[in-house]
Amino acid sequence: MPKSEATTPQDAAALSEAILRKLTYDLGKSRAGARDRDWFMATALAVRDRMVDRWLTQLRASYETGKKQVYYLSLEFLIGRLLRDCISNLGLNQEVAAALASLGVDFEQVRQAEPDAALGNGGLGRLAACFMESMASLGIPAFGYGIRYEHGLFRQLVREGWQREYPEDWLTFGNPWEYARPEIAHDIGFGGSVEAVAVSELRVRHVWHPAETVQAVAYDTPVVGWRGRHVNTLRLWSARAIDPLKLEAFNFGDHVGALADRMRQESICKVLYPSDETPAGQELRLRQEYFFASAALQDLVRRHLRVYGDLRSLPEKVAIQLNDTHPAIAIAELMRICVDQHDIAWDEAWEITRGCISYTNHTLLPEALESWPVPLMERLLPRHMQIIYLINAHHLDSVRHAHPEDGRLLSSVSLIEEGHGRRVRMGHLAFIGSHKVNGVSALHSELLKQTVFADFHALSPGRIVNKTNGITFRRWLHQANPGLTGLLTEALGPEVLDRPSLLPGLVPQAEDAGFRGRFAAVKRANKEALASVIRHQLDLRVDPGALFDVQIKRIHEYKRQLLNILETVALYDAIRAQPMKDWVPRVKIFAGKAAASYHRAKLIIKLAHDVARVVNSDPTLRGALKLAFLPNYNVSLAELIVPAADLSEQISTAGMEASGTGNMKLALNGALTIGTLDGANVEILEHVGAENIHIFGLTTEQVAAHRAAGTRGEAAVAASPRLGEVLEALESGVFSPDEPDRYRGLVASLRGDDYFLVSADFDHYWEAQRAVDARWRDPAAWQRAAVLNTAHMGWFSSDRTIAEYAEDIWRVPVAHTA
Ligand code: B1H
Repeated sequence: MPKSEATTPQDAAALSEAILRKLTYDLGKSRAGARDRDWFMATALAVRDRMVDRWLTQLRASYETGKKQVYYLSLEFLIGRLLRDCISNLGLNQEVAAALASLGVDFEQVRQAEPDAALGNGGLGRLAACFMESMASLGIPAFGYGIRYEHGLFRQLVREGWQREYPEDWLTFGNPWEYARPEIAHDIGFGGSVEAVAVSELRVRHVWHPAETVQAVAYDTPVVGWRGRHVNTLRLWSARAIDPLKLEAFNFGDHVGALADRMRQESICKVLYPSDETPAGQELRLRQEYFFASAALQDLVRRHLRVYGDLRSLPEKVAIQLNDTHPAIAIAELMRICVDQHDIAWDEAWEITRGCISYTNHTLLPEALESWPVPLMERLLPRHMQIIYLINAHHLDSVRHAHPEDGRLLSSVSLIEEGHGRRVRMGHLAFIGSHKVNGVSALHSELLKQTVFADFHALSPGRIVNKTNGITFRRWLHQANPGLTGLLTEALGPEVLDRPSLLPGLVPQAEDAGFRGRFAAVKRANKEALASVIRHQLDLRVDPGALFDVQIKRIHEYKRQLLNILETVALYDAIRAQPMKDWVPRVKIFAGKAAASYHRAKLIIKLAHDVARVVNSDPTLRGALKLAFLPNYNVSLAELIVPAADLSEQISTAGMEASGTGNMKLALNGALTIGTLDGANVEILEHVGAENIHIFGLTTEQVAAHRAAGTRGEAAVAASPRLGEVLEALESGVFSPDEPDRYRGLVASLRGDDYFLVSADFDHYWEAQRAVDARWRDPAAWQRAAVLNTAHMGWFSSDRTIAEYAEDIWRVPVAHTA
């Protein structure tokens, strides 16, 4: 646990008194009647009090001193639990532990009583949460803007191997971290018509008359940075139907109808779309996007005008980051605010808009690039559609001017896709409405230039920049792995908590058997904790001495959990063929959710369970192989698994994983990576060195060539008797005797077009895994590499990432250096 400033008994006493007061007067509970949940609420409220003064003072100060504000717009914030985060960043670890102990309450149980706030799908949402923490830690004045979903990502249950989705209710017992701000509300319009009013002979003014209006109401959560130095705000919007009494009056006599309307309007923030890389494409989703983008812009414009009185200074004082295209409608909204509401001339409004806005792209997958049908846009956002047409007209004019008669180029860069039904391309809108566009790893940013934005890159070289993702070390090292953190502070001094750049000081320690032993002991303790959870949750015993081989992430074909399962089956076959050989004992650990409508992904979960049933109950293996699929993967489960991993599976088809951030969490905690040259794996390789990572598989170029040549999976299967045997077993129903044909379709695609190159990469992967085995057999070599992974991962701190955004994109100073 990071050391806080020396604790005095008075601090702990004051805190325990504060907790008791909250329990009694805020929750109305007696000590005797209090449950863990009540203690959690009381503790959180007492801890929250310690942030408020600083929060309010800093908010005021940042306006008074005219500092530039960063606004991070994201449809997802995957924050997880906050208690330990706040306590640790405030340096209150020991006080809180002592205070609760004096009340006879177990801190760990209190901590576990906090619901895991899952307002996001995966990496993109978690990145937004890490960035919020880093901005606060670096003292960058910032607001996060998003939606206060009543129900976050579904809870995953697995029944007979099949995923089932259940609603998630994080707000049921109240949320102690947030402040409701019913007085901070903005009207959000939908539908209706646009009136063109002649203001003079030369000028028309457009007035949008929405058919319906919903209010966005603010809920603020303070986000405290490391050492409590700075506190920012995460402002999440909730939908409120306009005064229900008025509504009833509108629907005079139709009370039920009025309430149904109200329900419909408030449904906007009911639930997070569990889509992950496949946009949902429903009208409600577009409503969500506009709802929060408009609320955010109205909010920041109002704040700016209050202080500066004029929108022309917006780019000087405001940086707006779009987290993917989900908030891209903000570009049209800001134009509407400038032109329609503040009478700013079009060209100047465009300068202002582009001066403020920048956009992060997180994926190249064509199916994930958002576009909205023109008729839907016209119906839901008629004025924005007009503005988008105008933006497009100006944009195409300038392209035409520079490249006359290049029809291909014009249709390629147009905001409107003219194919099967006209659609608005949100990525194109985000590109031209931004002064900077960034990818999330070096490889991904290069591929952006070469593929989806190639034409744009040629037109505006320099607009695309790279900002390799990072993770906050406070959560993913200090809090998740107190054992390792203690060892690091012992070895490198407590400054390492503030300066990850000191981590390379471990390099000489990697040669010290004593240090390696302590490092291994920490890992062992973390593995024991995980083994105990596996035993309780799955009724499965695993040996903490075995190699813990971990793949934790959303289930997606491109992430290739299937490749890992096929290797598991091949290993199973090999062990059964020679049971007496000295096998490296392995536990394959999986966790991850599949999008509810993604059948293939759900089938892959089922396969993992089918294989687990066979493997885990086969006595001939003598424990050499186990498979554990832990249900309901979320931030809290990641915090348990990451510190316990020996091997990190990052095996996506090259060119398809934009960055990955789990790869960083695992390597930082001393897991070795087995991975492809994809996303940020490439940079992890550069930092940890080729000797300390297991890279395999086709490269991005080879993948492209493979696909272009139309090479089928059969070719790889024919060349690999091992893979052939595995596929035959799956096809013949060895793992699914109750439904022998269950995996026929899956295997057919592996023999067929093998789009994700699972068959093509199988043998390489197998070989890489055997190299992993060989290293494991030499514990000193393994531990040495594990230490060197931790030693070289400092660069992947999200403080570094945010400092780069601050300098190159937002142009804001960093108050506290990492
Ligand atoms: C990432 C998404 C995503 N990329 C659409 N794209 C969504 C796309 O609900 N939707 O419609 C939701 C999410 N998420 C991930 O972003 C990448 O796959 C990771 O490689 C990357 O590390 C992460 C953060 O940049």
